[in-house]
Amino acid sequence: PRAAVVDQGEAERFVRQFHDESGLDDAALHTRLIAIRRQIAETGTYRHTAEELVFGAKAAWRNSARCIGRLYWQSLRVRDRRHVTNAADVAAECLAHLRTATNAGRIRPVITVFPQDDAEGPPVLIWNEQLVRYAGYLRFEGGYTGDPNGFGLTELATRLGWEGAGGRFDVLPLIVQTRGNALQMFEIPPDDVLEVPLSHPGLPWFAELGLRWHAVPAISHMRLRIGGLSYSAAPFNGWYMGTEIGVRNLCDADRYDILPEVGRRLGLDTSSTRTLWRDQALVEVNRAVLHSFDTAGVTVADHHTESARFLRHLAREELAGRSCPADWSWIVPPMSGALTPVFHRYYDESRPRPDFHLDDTARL
Ligand code: HEM
Ligand code: NRG
Repeated sequence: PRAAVVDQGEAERFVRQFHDESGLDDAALHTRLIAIRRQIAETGTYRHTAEELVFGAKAAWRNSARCIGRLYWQSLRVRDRRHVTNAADVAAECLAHLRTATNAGRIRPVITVFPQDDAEGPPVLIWNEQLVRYAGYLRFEGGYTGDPNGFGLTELATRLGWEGAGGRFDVLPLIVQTRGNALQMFEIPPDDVLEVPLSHPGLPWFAELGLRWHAVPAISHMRLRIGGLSYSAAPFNGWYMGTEIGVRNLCDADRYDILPEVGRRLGLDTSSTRTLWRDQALVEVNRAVLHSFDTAGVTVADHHTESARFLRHLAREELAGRSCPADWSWIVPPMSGALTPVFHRYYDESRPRPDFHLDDTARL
């Protein structure tokens, strides 16, 4: 027998939960529990069945306390790629994930699950925080071009031989690590990255700013934890809520920081914060994001609709007899908070598993 690398109690709790929620009978549960105990005793760990993996991934989304988009958690498409261990194959599967998720603009929630961690750690690791991210370049003379959020990965990619074009929206390559191998880099073909050029429904000059954003937010640096097992490479995506792009990515002072230019173009009095020129410009940027995605036929949620959906989700979970973990500081949208119903209440602070976990030991 091998020393257990997996918490047997957590494994059993998960399998019981899966059987409870799936309405399977006690005999099946009993057989499965015995099989798991034997696998753990003999090998130190165990494997999920395909059905357990699907349920575990959906439950992890359902338990994502920071996610406002959980109403549709049951519709998650789970791509079981636990057999894929070669870096080029991992990259190819990430591209296939993007294509399935993008669906010509009608974004579908998808997760691709690569091999589980074992006693030696993760067999596969994706270094990008999202499958699609823009490069950030520090300039010699000071200042920067692109997304400051991409500085770390841009530097790493450059060390691996990548030559970024030096633009504001250069899609970074995938950087994949597999056991026993050096990091490998894979360019993402432009055809696999749907992007939306930003324009405004009433301000013709807005398009001249040359702004754009990618259609699919696909987080690739979080560890999926199910029943005591970890899947360190398990990229997932839903669709964007407009404010993620229009408030945080484009307007955070340490990101694209476009408010000063938009304020000037709008002819606002930027001499004092008390004129609320920033707030006014912020609304126009966010109108542009929603308008542009709509025009391009790409799924995007507005924060009012997504907030209302989240309250429906809470009500449904309550009916199902479950409490819904939620983190107020992440659920409340970063603009017009009190205009949305999610602002005006408290949430359950428990943090159940399965879940998605971000390790403190950052890859970069
Ligand atoms: C976080 C919306 C789908 C898991 C978030 C955030 C938003 C959001 C607005 C906060 C992001 C931030 O402030 O940076 C949505 C919408 C979806 C969706 C509109 C549409 C279907 C999903 C899916 C999963 C997921 C499919 C997993 C299967 C998470 C997790 C976080 C999160 C784990 C926290 C990320 C972190 O800690 O950095 N979501 N989401 N979401 N979402 Fe969702
Ligand atoms: N704010 C980040 C994305 C975080 C997750 N948001 C989602 N997830 N919508 C950004 O890129 O702006 N999702 O799985 O849909």
